[in-house]
Amino acid sequence: MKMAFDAQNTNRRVHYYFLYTAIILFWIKSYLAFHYEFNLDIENVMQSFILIIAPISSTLFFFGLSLFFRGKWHPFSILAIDFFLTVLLYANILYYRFFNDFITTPDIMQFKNFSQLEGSAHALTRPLDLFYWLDFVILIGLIWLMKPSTDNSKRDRKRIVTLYTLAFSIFLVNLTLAEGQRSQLLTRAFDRAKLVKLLGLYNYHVYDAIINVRTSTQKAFADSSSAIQIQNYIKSNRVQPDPDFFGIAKGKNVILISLESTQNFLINKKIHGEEITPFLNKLSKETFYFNNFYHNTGQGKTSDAEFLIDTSLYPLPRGAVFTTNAHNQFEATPSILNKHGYTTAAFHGNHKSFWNRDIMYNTLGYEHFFSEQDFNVTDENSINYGLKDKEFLNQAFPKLRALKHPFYTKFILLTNHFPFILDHGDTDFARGDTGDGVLNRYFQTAHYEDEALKQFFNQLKTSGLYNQSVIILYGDHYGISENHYKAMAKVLGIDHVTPYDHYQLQKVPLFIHIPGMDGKKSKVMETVGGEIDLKPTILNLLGIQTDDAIVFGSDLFSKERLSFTVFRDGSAVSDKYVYGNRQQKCYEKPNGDQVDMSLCEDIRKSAQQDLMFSDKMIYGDLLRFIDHK
Ligand code: GP9
Ligand code: MN
Repeated sequence: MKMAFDAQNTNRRVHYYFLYTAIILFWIKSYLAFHYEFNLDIENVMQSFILIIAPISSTLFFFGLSLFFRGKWHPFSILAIDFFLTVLLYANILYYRFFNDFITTPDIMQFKNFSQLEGSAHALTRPLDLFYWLDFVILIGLIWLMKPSTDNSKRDRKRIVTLYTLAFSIFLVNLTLAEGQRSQLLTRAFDRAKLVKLLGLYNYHVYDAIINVRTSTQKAFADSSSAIQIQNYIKSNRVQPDPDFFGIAKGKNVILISLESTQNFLINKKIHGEEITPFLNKLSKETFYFNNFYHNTGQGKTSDAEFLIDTSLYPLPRGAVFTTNAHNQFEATPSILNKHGYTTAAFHGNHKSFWNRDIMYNTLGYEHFFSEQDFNVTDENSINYGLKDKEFLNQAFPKLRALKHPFYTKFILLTNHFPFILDHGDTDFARGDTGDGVLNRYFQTAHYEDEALKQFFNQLKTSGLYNQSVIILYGDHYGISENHYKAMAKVLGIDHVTPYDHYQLQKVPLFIHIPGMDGKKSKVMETVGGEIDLKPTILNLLGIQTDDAIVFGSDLFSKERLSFTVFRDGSAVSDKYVYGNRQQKCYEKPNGDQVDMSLCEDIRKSAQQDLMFSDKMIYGDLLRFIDHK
């Protein structure tokens, strides 16, 4: 009796040891893979520490499942778990060696992209890869030697609770440290590389799967009748283009340039007696310069601006639509223009998966995407998120010239990005003296961006591209957040930044150069508009009918359009009023006096309806129900 009891006890201990061995081996293996296989750009000691602990919570979670299997099934369930997780890890390693990116849930579900790997499997595998399967072999050996098993007793159930509590606590610690490195990591989901770096590969997969399930469920419950309702709403708001502008740039190229974090207050502003953006200031006199143009972005920042411009739909209230709904159907400008014989390309000096661009650009219809890997990026010529603007535009220029005409291209600048840093020698423009380092440096990086644009425009002019292309420059979103409004008030020469001023600060500059129009009809355009309006504006300039298009914006050159735009937080602005949704208050322009709410009722309601319908369109993937002629 006693002997049987002892044997049972030893067996149980053995089975725990077996489980712990499996967990520890898998943890070590995962860490080594994260460290040696993936280029995660570890920036500090904390990030190195996070990388070590990142695999633990999910390893405990998955291996813990084995405790639900009794007797001899228990060690075999451990083997199976180890096998599946190793397949996932190794598939990611091969995928990364080929695509420089991580596997996504749709890749797994639709078995996409893997066929490309098959062909080069030989070139992608290395003899040392056998290491990734070593723990599996060790576990088989241990089963054979030790014959671990479990009886699923009370003690086992206690062990389950302890193990999952531990897994959950470690996950919370991991998440807290990760948020310290990058706040709003989960809500904004910047890119796969960041999620893997800060949460580990397995947590990334769990997260990605949850996002995908959520998106698919929303789609599954959508029906085509709402699509028709929204189509009618859009039809009733449609405005006619100005015949003087419709088709004025027919067959011309389009060059869009996203000016990182560039706010409109910079235009014609001087600090210490010098213009911050002399080139843009000059441009504001030569081209169409819109000085009441606003960004409509949410948490997806640059990517939201890109989304607005190419689709004329609003980005989402939470997260970045580039990440959450990249597999929707859209009728975006690049895909429309592809059908009209245009070559379409995007250029950006950061990693291609940032904001899920590599996938979303495909959905939007970009035929080519020149990202970090297509440029020569070194420590000297890059800073912060990637290639410095001057270097980026310079290297991109020959690629642009090689494109078949007509083309639709966009360039996403980077250097004027928080925390606004430059290397010594990048600019001789003096810092501001506002007492706020961020704002002081902002003037320098904005000036640097301005110089980069000047250099690019010179290239465009000498090559003749300038006269063959509509060129559109827009600020993507604000650069100076509310945390810096004290210094901002100084710069603006006001006491403090009021809520009304805050909305004014959401203005970003917009310039449109139309070949043959410089200096003639060109003038400062006062109409209130936003990024949402660029798609119909561009298509009309190119002479492409947008009568049936699902667009929430309106052509900025149309004489019929309402001078109006919507903020992603539900606020709105017209030529007369500003409605602040956060404050639920109405302000009158130009002084910002608070007036009766009834005066803002129209714009408040339009904003609410626009956002509601646009969100419905995206969540339900409703464009799939609409026949695009
Ligand atoms: C990153 C760049 C900056 O690639 O577009 O993104 P942001 O933080 O401005 O959205
Ligand atoms: Mn940006």
